[in-house]
Amino acid sequence: MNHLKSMSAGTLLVCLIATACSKPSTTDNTPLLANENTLAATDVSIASINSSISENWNSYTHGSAYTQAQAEGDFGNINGWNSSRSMISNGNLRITLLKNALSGAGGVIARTDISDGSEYELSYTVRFHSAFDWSRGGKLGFGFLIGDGNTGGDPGWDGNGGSMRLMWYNNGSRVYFHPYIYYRDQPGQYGDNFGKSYPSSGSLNKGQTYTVQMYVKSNTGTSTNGRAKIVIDGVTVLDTPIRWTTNDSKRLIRNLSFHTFRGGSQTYWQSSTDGYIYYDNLVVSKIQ
Ligand SMILES: [Ca+2]
Ligand SMILES: [Ca+2]
Repeated sequence: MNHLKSMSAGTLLVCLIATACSKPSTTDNTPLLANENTLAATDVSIASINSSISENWNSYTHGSAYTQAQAEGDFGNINGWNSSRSMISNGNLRITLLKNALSGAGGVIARTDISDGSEYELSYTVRFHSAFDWSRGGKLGFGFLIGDGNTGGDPGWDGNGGSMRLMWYNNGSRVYFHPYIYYRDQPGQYGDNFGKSYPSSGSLNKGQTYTVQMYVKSNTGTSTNGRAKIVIDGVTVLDTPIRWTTNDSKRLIRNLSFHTFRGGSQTYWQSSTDGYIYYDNLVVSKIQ
């Protein structure tokens, strides 16, 4: 997939009052995306930085776009939102994955600045439309970015960051969720799936609602005393000690990711049809 270059956010500061500046650290690693036209505008917003988020999209009108302003109201300081691919559908958030497109050009790659913490958990539900084309697979759902928040073929080997996300993947004989994790000790350039999948045999079903839970704990120093846990429909898919970073200045969980797109970078990850993925009942909680 595309290599997402880090971007220096500069020293832009947004001060709500003299004693409170909401701009995150300039060392935050922001994915620079060709289609991220809203970055400049959202970067100067005064949206809040939250330690908990809870959203069920029930208050919005069926069939309406879910706008940047609404996303800011619900998530706080979010960037990369794409309202043209976001719609409210019967109290769900529906994301469109455009045909013949990959990564941010066809989906949504958004990031929410959350209160930095060493321990977070989240849960949400996800459902593929009944006519969804699995293609090869892609990233989906909410996740966490630790330190520099490494993704996109930029491994966490320098000890400065990692990420925990979920993929759906079609290996040709079955379709499943698997972990997709960047961290200091990852074995390859791309995210590690730890050899885990859900379901462990058989395939995901279109039209079925799945409940995803994630838990992440930062490690300290060079110790492998962090934690990564993923539970789907009550089944523990992954629960492992992990060394996210080896730099204590980068050890904290800084951002909530919302990455929903096809890819991979090769064209066989594409689909010839638009696809829809539905999300609901998001709860994000800082534990410490
Ligand atoms: Ca709902
Ligand atoms: Ca943060």
